[in-house]
Amino acid sequence: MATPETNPDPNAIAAGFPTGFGWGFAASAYQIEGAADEDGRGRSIWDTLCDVPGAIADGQSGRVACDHYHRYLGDLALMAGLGSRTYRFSVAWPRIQPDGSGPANELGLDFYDRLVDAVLATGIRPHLNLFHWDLPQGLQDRGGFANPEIVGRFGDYAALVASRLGDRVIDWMTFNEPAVFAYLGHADGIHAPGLRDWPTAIRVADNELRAHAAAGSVIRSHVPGARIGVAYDMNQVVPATDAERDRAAAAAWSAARDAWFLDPLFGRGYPAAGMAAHAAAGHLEGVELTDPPAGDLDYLGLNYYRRDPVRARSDEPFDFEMEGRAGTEQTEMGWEVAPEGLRDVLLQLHREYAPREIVITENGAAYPDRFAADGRVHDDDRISYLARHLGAAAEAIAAGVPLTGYHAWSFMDNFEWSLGYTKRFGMIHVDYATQARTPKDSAEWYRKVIAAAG
Ligand code: IFM
Repeated sequence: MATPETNPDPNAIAAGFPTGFGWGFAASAYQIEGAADEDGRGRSIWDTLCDVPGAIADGQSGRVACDHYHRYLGDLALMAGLGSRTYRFSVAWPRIQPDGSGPANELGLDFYDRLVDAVLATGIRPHLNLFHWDLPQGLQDRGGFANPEIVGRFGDYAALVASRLGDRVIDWMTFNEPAVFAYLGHADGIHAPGLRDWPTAIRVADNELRAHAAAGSVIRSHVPGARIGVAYDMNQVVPATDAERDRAAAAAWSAARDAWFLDPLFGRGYPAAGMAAHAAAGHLEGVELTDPPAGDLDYLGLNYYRRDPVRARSDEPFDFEMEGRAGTEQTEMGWEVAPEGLRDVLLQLHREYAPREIVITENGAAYPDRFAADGRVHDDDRISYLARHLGAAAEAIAAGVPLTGYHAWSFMDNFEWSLGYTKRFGMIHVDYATQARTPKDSAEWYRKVIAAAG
């Protein structure tokens, strides 16, 4: 198949999507809410990591972020003005259970109650994600996701949220990017809780899969007709060169990462190739694994951003790097831009796992946005990125993939984890000193795409 062309004409883009397609935006609690000490919110593992000198660019944190906790009405009005039909947001567990267990903090639930009402009042459909990495510190102190008791705790938390919001929210997501949480947070140490121990990361992954299954039943018991999904991030993994060692490293990484989560989610248990790769690298030392129960999935969420070129550093298992290659088009994150990879990943998921539906739960790009002399942000590079990825998504639909929605990442600039506020992914520019919101050109372009789609 050819690479999707760049044709940012909104009408041309919209023509590739069916009427009723779920156009929208995604964001997450810790990245935008701020109000870290308000209304009884407890500490999360990200508050803790942000206090570690050197952990976050410029020593920043999500303490204030976009102050969305106080400004959500204005933000939703802006979102509605762009014609968004869906809004994917996450609930901060430490607002609901400050220490991670026990009865609900009513003030925390009240915030999401108001938020959901406001989302619905603007005519937008809420997509609620239960976990976007901000684990209550109190639970981390008991081992966090490495402790099997987390499965029951997550179910309790899901029950509190579902019983309060389930009369209005139909679309649920259990986890955002479980592989990133497990591996970057517990093996690479660059995300909270900042651990570097592979056997712990494997235990965390296992408990996430079990917690997903458990929470699915809990949500269904509170929300008849709920649609349950998970936002899984899968990029296009390729060998950096044709060298045999790069090809072997890329295959091992795919098996030990994406198949490691997706095979169990679709009821196949852990993949043999992933097991071999993790075992060879010593990641399973002291870990006893049995296959987790199949995930309960009405739809599979896909977060897609880039091509990951895998370059082996040696013949040792898991000794490789994945960096954008010189001479390739890259975003400000150093990520290789690969719209055709989105199409191919969608086709691969459809072919290998046949989910009932796929929703793109994140896609977007960071660029060094600047205000021009006319007071606007002309982010043509973002428009080009989005247009090409939407073109690729339309190709996948034409090829039979049951793709039903697209959530752009992100609505507004926000806290980009260990990179602090140095990277801007939003279609709305945020001035963090004044909290002024300014729609970038991409926002107006996206509005036209949604309007043209009808
Ligand atoms: O900002 C993150 C988001 O929290 C999870 N997916 C990737 C985004 C960009 O890095």
